[in-house]
Amino acid sequence: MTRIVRVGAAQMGPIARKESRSGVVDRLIALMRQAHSAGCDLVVFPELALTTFFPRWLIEDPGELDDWFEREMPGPETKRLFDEGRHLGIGFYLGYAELAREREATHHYNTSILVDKAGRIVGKYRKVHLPGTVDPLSGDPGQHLEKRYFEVGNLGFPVYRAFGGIIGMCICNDRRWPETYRVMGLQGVEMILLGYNSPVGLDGDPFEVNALEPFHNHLVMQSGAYQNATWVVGVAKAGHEEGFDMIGQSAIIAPSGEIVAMCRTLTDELITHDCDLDAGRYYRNTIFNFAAHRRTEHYRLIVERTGAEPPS
Ligand code: CDV
Repeated sequence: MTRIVRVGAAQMGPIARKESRSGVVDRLIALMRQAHSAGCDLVVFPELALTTFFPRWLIEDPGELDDWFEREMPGPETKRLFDEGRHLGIGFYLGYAELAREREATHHYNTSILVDKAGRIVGKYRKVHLPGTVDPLSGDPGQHLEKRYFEVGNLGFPVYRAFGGIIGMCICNDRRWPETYRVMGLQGVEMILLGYNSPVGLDGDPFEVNALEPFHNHLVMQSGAYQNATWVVGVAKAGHEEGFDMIGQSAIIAPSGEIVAMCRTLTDELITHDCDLDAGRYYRNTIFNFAAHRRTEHYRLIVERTGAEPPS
């Protein structure tokens, strides 16, 4: 029996600061309907898909900051998206800023959820690799204050049995770290869903060559896919948002590492592909047969001999 999941990668163009949640949900629903018309089982939206990328600004009023977060999911504005998904019989991945009540305290996370065709949340992930700074960098118009606004995710990198396969999630900067893919690869992941917001040429860092940013975007997702024999669906918030350029290039990547579909615009755009969840089996049984070829004992010896800390 073939296990085909038809996936839609629903890239979003810029979201303005003043755009209402309800207006954004209208856009998400339009993309979801398009995905349904294309026969998709599952549609993937970007990181922080309900708002503009607010960590670019210093927001000092806690009440104002919390307005960018969702207190419940589904909430008053997002319920329509869940209802539409259930009505159409299509699942989705959604990234959003989560205000969680845990251990009798309030917590802030950069979160994604996996929702099945019946509108039930079947998986949750909280971003682990938070880029940027706690304190604003002086003189920089475009800040990246994720370390200030979010706590490091406390759920690890779980995988979920859903859509007839083993599905994992991560968010934006996570895609640049091999550990993200490998921790899920060790759990047999067959498809990794990830949303991103990647500003281009923000930091003026002499070590970051802006011309290579599009290359690095695909490099990390393609190598993560190949080395772990998994599909990767990477979905951007793209275009010129509040004065800053966000990279696009949303892509569906096969376990071979090949890009099988890619967005061509920096606007709301849907791409689709029939993903065979068994396509990774060949790599999992040969070159990346972990049980046969991984040498964990040697990795430990190498770390002990050379020291675990990277050189400063
Ligand atoms: N939202 C992100 O995590 N963005 C980072 C940028 C800041 C480097 C990224 O890795 O794309």
